[in-house]
Amino acid sequence: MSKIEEVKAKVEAGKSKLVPGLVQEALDEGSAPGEILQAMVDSMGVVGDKFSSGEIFVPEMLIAAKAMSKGVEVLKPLMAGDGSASLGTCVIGTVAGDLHDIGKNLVSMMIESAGFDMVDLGVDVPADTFVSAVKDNDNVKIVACSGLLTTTMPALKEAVATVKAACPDVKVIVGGAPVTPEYAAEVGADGYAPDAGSAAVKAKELVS
Ligand code: B1M
Repeated sequence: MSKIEEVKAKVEAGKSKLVPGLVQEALDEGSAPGEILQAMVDSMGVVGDKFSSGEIFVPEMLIAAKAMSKGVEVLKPLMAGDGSASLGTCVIGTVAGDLHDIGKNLVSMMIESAGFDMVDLGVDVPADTFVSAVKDNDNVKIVACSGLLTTTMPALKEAVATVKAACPDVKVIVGGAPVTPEYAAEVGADGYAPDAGSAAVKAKELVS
């Protein structure tokens, strides 16, 4: 089994203590950070499928998520930006009622590496909290809202509407597995991105 396959297997099995070391070993063997990250994202897909089929339950999903987060910590410094001039501040969070943060954290990492200062509000963020963060921080150009559940799509819509009404100059980007470009347009978002890399590209595009 290659190191990357081992990373994938151990993330799926939720082995938080082993994953960081294996990620480092995969890097030492010459694997690219993006390749290792993709393997871990794929693991979460497998975990989601096992959950859907009733093979595993919420606790197993949770420990797999923790294992992936530990692996991402090792990669984060390698994916950081070059420290050049800031493009502005980006406020990011997962919308109210939604506790999923891995995708949001990856999006945050990629937008930061594109040159933004990040204010991460975490998960379960009410619409008004996005607005307060825009007002409490300097030079906020982008609000990025993540949503992973079909049941929290109304919260995504409310977040966009609340931010756009209170802060018309700020651009809002939305994304997350159930979000489509059509839904993003329908709720009045300025941008949609299917993944973390394209969220960074979209953020740059919106401020240029
Ligand atoms: Co949950 N969960 N979960 N879960 N979970 C999903 C999302 C699910 C698809 C699993 C399944 O059934 N197959 C399903 C949602 C079904 C639906 O709504 N259609 C689901 C469910 C049902 C639930 C609960 C309701 C289960 C329950 O309690 N019965 C519950 C809800 C809790 C809540 O939020 N209120 C729940 C709980 C959890 C855990 C807490 C156990 C854990 C999350 C821990 C954590 O995040 N710290 C968890 C996990 C781990 C998952 C899966 C397995 C993995 C999610 C993940 O991290 N993926 C997930 C199944 C799956 O994704 N296949 C599942 C990896 C991550 C990199 O991808 O988050 O999609 P993702 O992010 C991508 C893109 O979506 C995009 O870029 C990212 C990277 O490229 N993106 C953006 C994300 N945000 C973006 C924002 C942008 C742009 C792009 O712009 C701003």
